[in-house]
Amino acid sequence: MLLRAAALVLLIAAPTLAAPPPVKEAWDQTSAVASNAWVRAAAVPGRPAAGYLTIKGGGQPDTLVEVTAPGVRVEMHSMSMDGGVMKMAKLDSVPVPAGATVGFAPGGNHLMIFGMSGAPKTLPLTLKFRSGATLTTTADVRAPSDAAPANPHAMHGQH
Ligand SMILES: [Cu+2]
Repeated sequence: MLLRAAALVLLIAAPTLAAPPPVKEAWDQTSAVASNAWVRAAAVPGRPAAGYLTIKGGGQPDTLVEVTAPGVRVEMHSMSMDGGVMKMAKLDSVPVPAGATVGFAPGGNHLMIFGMSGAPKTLPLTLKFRSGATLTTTADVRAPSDAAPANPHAMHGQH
């Protein structure tokens, strides 16, 4: 504060003094971005729906700790093959490295959405990060039989 005041005085005292070039922002504040969110409704009523999206990390590494949507319960799940058996596990957090693309896609990490009733066309998602940052995005809800949407970030192994 004192320094700033001193600089201001200096500026007033010497108006012809060239201002120093702005210091390049050392702290990259670019925030993460969510895109391509969609939900595949459950084929069997009462079963959870699956949600997918792409997250592009911001300027600083962060960790996704929670996804919420109104009126439903959302869990983050991993999916892996174990001896020919597909296994899902609940994830408490998902790292989002700076600038990295983190996908929730069929066959891999996904959102499990419990208690979705009716046939909504869209589902608003809120992503909460450990830094305190939040992101909102709207997922298109697709019928169980619908094909996955064309996705520029399509994952390998998606058939
Ligand atoms: Cu799951």
